[in-house]
Formats: sequence, structure tokens, C-alpha cells
Amino acid sequence: MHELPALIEKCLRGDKRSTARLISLIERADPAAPVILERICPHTGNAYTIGITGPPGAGKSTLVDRLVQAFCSQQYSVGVIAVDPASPFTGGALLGDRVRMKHDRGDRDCFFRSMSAGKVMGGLAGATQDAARVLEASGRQIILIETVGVGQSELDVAKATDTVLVVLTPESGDSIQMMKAGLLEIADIYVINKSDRPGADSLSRALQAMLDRKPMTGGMPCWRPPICPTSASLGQGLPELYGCIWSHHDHLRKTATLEERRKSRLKAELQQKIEEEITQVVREILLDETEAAGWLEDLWARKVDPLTLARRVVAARFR
Ligand SMILES: Nc1nc2c(ncn2[C@@H]2O[C@H](COP(=O)(O)OP(=O)(O)OP(=O)(O)O)[C@@H](O)[C@H]2O)c(=O)[nH]1
Ligand SMILES: [Mg+2]
Repeated sequence: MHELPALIEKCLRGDKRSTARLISLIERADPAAPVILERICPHTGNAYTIGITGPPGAGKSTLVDRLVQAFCSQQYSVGVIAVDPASPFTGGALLGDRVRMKHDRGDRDCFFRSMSAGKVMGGLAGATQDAARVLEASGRQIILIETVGVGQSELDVAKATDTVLVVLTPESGDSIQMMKAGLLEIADIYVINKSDRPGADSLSRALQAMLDRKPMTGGMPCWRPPICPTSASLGQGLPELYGCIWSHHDHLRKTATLEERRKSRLKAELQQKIEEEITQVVREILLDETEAAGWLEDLWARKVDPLTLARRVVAARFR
């Protein structure tokens, strides 16, 4: 693709259209993706990333919209990635009233991008992180990533951020014991959204009780996830939530946990990418049908057992 270098240069200068095109290339694992990632790498690694997750319809998008306003009013340049659920159960039809975010209004500097969990090649978390890298390279200082807290891969996306907001609603109150522990465990901050409805207090008490039972982790001094009641649609509790987010950021910095978290994320990403590369090599090995037919004959004639043969093939390939 001959215009790729120009596209990357424009992205690095903050051009939104080029940024969007680069993310699309990465999303569909285009052969240009490695070139893009290599070129932008020196311009990444410092953006503050915030994951927003929670049950379908909890008000995540409405909340993200409010947070974007807050960050932009402090002159931060913001990027948003919303991962659309892969499952037809949680997406679209069932939740007819999903909020369409309004960031790209002329009065605010925000880049909004939605990614479909179903379409992404390779790991969802990896693709989202790469998209976030492009956003950062284009000058975004704060990146908000919204995912529905249902499947493991969606939770992994949220976990791969600096600060994780788990958004619940008063309706979650009764089912808190039944809720996937995985969702509750990843929170740095609990948001009880829709606090304009009854039941917010009892959910708050249930969460406090749960936190009281839990041993503290995450650097010294320990961080106890605060519980923030909000009403995103009415605009209530937002300054307090905004304050909690920055407190967590400061905590991460002071305790060196930010660096630790980012390093362990890089390690996990590297492992994932190595696995993907090896899977690719395996596919290539099996693509040679004549050779594969010969192996099968040897196996069938019991000249060799599958494990020994597999080891031979691998050794020959990686010698
Ligand atoms: N009463 C009340 N309704 C809210 C509040 N926040 C959001 N809503 C409404 O809840 C509905 C869902 O809001 P969204 O922001 O789309 O929720 P979401 O969590 O992003 O939904 P999905 O992305 O589909 O999982 C919309 O009709 C919102 O207007 C709130 O604080 N109080
Ligand atoms: Mg949403």
C-alpha cells in the first residue's frame, strides 16, 4: 500500500480520518498492521487508559459521554473505543435504547471508535490495545474503553487498562451474589449508576460488605475500591467519580503500580502474540498436503506414534 507512510504521518499529526483508517487496517489484521505498529511504537506507552465495563444497559455509554465532557473541559485530548458485543443476545435488538455517543461534536476534541467483538482477528484484548496505541500516537492522552462485562474476552479488554470502572445499577443489588465474580473482582472503582432509582443504598452496602471480607491487594498502601453513586443521565455524582478516577491514577503512580501493571500487560501481550505466531506456523506446516499425506501413512502403518512425529516435525521446523 503506497500511501501507508503518508497515512501514518498524518495520524501522528492528529488527523482523525487517517487514524480511523489505520485502526481499520489493524482491526482486520491487514498485512500493513505490523508496519503501522512498528512505526507508531515510539509514540506510545504513556496514555492513561480507563476501562468501563458492566452489565448490558447499565449506562456505560452515557457515563463515558459524561466523562469525556469532564476530561475535555480540563483540556485533555480524549479517545474512546467501544467494543460492540459479539453475542446477538447482548447486542442491538434486545437493548433498543443503547445510547449513541455524541463525542464527535465540534466543540470537543474527542475521537470515537466502535469495534465489533465478532469481527476482530486474533485476541480481542490485543486488537483493542493496538487500536488504543494508534489513538495515542495520534495525540490522545486519555483513552476510554467500553465493553459489556459478559464474556471472558470482554473482561480481558477491560482488565488491560490502567483503571477499571465496573458499572452496576440498583437492579444488580439482589443478584450481586449470583453475578459473575469475575466482573466484581476487576474493579478499581465501583460505579452505582442509575442511583436516581431505588436500591442504590442496599447495593452500596452489599459491595462494602464484600470489600470488608476481601484481603487488600494492589501496592502499598493498599487501594480499596471506592463506591461511587452516579446518575449519568441526570448528571449527578460525576465530579466525585472524576475525583476517584484521578485518585486511583495518583495511587498507581505513587505506589509504582502503574509501571508494574503496564509491564505485566506487555508480558501477557507478548505471550499472546507468540502463541498466535506459532499457531500460524502450525497452519503453514499442515498446508503441505503431500507431506501431510506421507505423515499420515507412517502413522497408519504404525511406523511412528503421533507424539514422536510431532516432535520431529517441530524440531525440523525450528532448528
Ligand atoms: N434512570 C437512569 N437511566 C439511565 C442512567 N444512565 C443511563 N440511563 C439509561 O439507560 C439506558 C442504557 O444506557 P447506555 O448508556 O446505552 O447503557 P450501556 O451500558 O452503554 O448499554 P450497552 O452498551 O448496550 O450495554 C439508556 O436509555 C439511558 O438513557 C441513569 O443514571 N439513570
Ligand atoms: Mg454502551
